[in-house]
Amino acid sequence: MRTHHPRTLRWAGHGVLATLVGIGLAHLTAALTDPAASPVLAVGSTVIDLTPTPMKEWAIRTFGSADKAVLVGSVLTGALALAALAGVAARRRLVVGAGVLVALVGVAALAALRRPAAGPSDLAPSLVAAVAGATALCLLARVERTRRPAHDGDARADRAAGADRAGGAEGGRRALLLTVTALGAVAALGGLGGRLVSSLRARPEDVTLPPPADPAPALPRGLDDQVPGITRFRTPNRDFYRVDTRLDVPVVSADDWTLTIDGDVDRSVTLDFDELLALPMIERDITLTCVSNSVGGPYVGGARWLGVRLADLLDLAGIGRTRADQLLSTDVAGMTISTPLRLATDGRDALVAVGMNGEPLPRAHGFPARLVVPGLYGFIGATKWLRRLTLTTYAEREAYWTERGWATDAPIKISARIDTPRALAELDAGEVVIGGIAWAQERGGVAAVQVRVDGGPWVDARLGPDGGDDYWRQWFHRWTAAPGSHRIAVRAVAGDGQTQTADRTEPFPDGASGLHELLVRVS
Ligand SMILES: Nc1nc2c(c(=O)[nH]1)N[C@H]1C(S)=C(S)[C@@H](COP(=O)(O)O)O[C@H]1N2
Ligand SMILES: [Mo]
Repeated sequence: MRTHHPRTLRWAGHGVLATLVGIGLAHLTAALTDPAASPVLAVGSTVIDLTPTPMKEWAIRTFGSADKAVLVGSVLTGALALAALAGVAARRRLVVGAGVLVALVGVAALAALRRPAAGPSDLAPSLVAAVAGATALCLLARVERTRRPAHDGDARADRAAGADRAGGAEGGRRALLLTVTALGAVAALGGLGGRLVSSLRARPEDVTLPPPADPAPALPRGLDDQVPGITRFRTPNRDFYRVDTRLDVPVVSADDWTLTIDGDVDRSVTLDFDELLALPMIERDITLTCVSNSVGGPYVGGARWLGVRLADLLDLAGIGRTRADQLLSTDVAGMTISTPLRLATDGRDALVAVGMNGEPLPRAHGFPARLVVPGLYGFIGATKWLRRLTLTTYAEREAYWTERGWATDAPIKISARIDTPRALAELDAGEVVIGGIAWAQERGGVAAVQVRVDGGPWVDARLGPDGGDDYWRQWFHRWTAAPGSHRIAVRAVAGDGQTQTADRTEPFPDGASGLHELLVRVS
């Protein structure tokens, strides 16, 4: 492609290539130490932490579960744009270009260091990025200068190049091509090598879980086979929604892991994984829900959890005399989540879970141990990669989302979702099965689900089998659809008598409310 400034463009390319070399090798270094310290991830995490809540909510709404990919892509694009500028600057003054690159890396280093559990070793990827990036840029600049010395007004280079001017142009082009190819390979190998090392390290660990002393009853067969398009009664682990502030998945070894219970307790207690597994295990079916889920949204899942009763663990530390009102949990990276102590200890089946659907927790869902508190949104009760439980007060300590204005007391709101038909579906007139799920944890479960078509009367739907009050419930309703456009709405009624409200609220600060409603066309 011909442009007016081919040389400027080429130098911009050099800046980008040098930066990719730095990022690639830094990614590999981070994979060998702490993957989260990789420059792009560290900057991305900082952006997540510093983004104002409304904007974060907008991003989740707009990009859904792709929000993290969008974020990493944006950070990378921003970095490469600056890298292109660095390249252009390097054409006139190499130090300026290299300086911009090093400044860019400085931002990544600061981002890596400001993470709660960061240590000095987290600087390693940034150092590697700075050295590798600057070296690559110098190499490219050297090849450029020997190739076109006259334009840079460098007398010495001029003389040196003068000798082989005749055959030099061809040789110079080849040298440049060779350098670019070699550096491209280094960048790609670094990046891919980093991915490979990370994924090898993130392989599931082989742990054997004990059987529950207090098992859950057999989960009834759901409506999965009867109602096409309905949410499965049990969510397979690989399909379970994932919501957290992490761009990578923390890799924790069960052998190195401990859980400490401290703060305003009679005695601090620290357990290792085997000691935790030696305690009596309970098994419960619990539906987890995210506060960021909009009405009808996807951030909800039902699983069978195996773990130790939170109450048993707190008893080990002794909380009879505590003045704490907050159970502050800290994850392995220093991220904090608050849970109202009153709710965590009111007799509900709160547990420190090690198993999910008959397997050890997947890494994405908190291996080796996480908190699960039925009836509370995940952001105040489902700490993954749990490391510490501290009895404290809201006045004394603020957790991650408390600092960002989210509620500290956020029971899951009653909600029903229509899975089938989909919004704006084109249906054939006649019998249509409307179906979905509903949940009302710690409110006596789902007592009824009602469907309304075109603003008519609320009609009871048929309920699927009961998986317990903390578990969701499938439902369906046979509807005889006449041609035309129709509006379908659903609402749930909880066992405690409360009916899902039609008043709409956004997820911030304590969960979305309103009815799931959709339009279909029948012909
Ligand atoms: N350590 C840690 N735990 C966390 C989070 C997090 O960002 N970090 N996110 C919470 C939120 S907001 C939710 S909804 C649940 C989601 O759990 P899941 O990803 O296993 O579905 O985890 C909770 N636990
Ligand atoms: Mo959440």
